[in-house]
Amino acid sequence: MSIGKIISLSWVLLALGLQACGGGGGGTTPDVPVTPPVDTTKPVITLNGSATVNHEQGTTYSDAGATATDAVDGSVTVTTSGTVGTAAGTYTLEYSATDKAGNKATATRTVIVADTTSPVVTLLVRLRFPWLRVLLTLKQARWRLIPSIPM
Ligand SMILES: [Ca+2]
Repeated sequence: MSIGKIISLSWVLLALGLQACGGGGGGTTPDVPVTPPVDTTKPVITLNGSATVNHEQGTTYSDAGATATDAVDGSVTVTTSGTVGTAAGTYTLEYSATDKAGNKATATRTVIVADTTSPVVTLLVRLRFPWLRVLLTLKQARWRLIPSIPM
């Protein structure tokens, strides 16, 4: 092999080497930093319990809450806003969850506060004869309510 062929072969090998490692200039696509795909999807909020809740007035309301999951971020914190009052009426609680990309999801729950429990009736019976107590109590309970009798 002549010295000229060795030099030519060296240049070919050098060019191939540069091309293999991304150098050598021209012809190939330039190196561009790879950016992850942009997250444009909102988290999904799942309510614990029903979207509409009937709540007995006069008792303490305890909300079951909600959870949120995002396709990219996984579990996302849920923030609850709104209150349920003690007066009869319809109240709305709003749940929101925002992923790291700023996509915000919301969900609502309607809470209907109403008094559906009958009052407790207490019969007051004035008895003069202890042996008649049971009989009178049963008859009074069936027939009518005595609001108040001073004892
Ligand atoms: Ca997302």
